[in-house]
Amino acid sequence: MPDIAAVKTALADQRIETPSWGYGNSGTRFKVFAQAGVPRTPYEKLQDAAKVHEFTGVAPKVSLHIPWDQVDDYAALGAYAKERGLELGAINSNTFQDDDYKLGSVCHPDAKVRRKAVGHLLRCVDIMDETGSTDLKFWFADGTNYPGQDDIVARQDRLAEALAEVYERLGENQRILLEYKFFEPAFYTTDVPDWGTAYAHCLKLGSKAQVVVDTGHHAPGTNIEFIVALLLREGKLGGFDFNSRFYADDDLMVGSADPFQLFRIMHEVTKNGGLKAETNVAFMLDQCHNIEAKIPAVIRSVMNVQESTAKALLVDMDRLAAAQRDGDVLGANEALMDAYNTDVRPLLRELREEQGLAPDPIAAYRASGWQERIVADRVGGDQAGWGA
Ligand code: PSV
Ligand code: MN
Repeated sequence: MPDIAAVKTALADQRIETPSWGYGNSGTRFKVFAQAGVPRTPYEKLQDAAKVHEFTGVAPKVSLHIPWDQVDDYAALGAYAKERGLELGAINSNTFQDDDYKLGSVCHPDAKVRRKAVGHLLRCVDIMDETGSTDLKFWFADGTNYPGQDDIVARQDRLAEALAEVYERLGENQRILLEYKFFEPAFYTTDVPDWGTAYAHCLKLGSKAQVVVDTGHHAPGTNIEFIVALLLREGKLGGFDFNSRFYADDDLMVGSADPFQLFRIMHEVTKNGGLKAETNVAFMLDQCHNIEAKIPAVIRSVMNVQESTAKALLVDMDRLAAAQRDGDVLGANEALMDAYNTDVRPLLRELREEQGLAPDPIAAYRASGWQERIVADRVGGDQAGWGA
């Protein structure tokens, strides 16, 4: 049987990084619904992130997206974060919103555009030096829409060249996290469509390049936990962009569409050493809250990751291993399902109380008056939104 004290320690030690863009307005290509009280600046995004950390106790890191979170003084932004008990987390590059990038960024056929894109990526490393961030997350929207539009292999060569240049620039404690996505915005070929492509590039680059698994970036039916297990085995799982999907890259709250899938992923993580500090897996959210209240949605997402982790930690590994050894198919499956079907909410409430936190973070947030305060205070100015 799992040792409950050890389970609690692992849960208390887990860190879940929240995305600055999750606090801003977002929507679909059809409509962005603005919400009252949404941050106008990266500083205000950090204020909201601090509330998530205050009530959950496990979310001190905030990912930034450049240039959405561009500021004049990143050291000052870092200091502002620190005053609120936060740290600046992964720096996400953005080479997908300029007109120049119509045919791609680092894979573009024109060397001038590639240079501009690499210049941005290098600038992101400068920003990491200023913020103390260790993770540089790349998602490339590069690809083609039509057969024959460009040379598939030449595009891979351009990608490799760009990645190598940035890799060379990394500091000792900095790493590249390379994200893949099977389609969108390109529809015929995508230059980093799957874990295999990301892995091949990371392997060539070296130990400071690892793969990021965005849970929304797979074809329906893909066995994501297999990918996670394999990458962990190879020492190439850098982290997660957690979210949830029904159809495509829906960016819904993690664990909402398929909590069982999240459990299966977390089982592979816990079983294969992914929670250990030295494995350095970044548990990041990459979500947009289009129709739901944003701060409680981020809190809910953090809690969903915690609940899946708790269930995964409750798997009786001795019982599971014995059943697997004996070829007891039903027994092994039952060992896993018993953990999944455990209601872990009382355990997490107890843990929070032991840590001096309110047992129900969402209720505590609602009672805090923060939402009313930001709605009253954040009037005027331009609300931050996806792309701003
Ligand atoms: C792309 O769909 C993605 O998952 C990448 O991580 C981006 O940086 C992020 O979404 C921003 O919305
Ligand atoms: Mn992502």
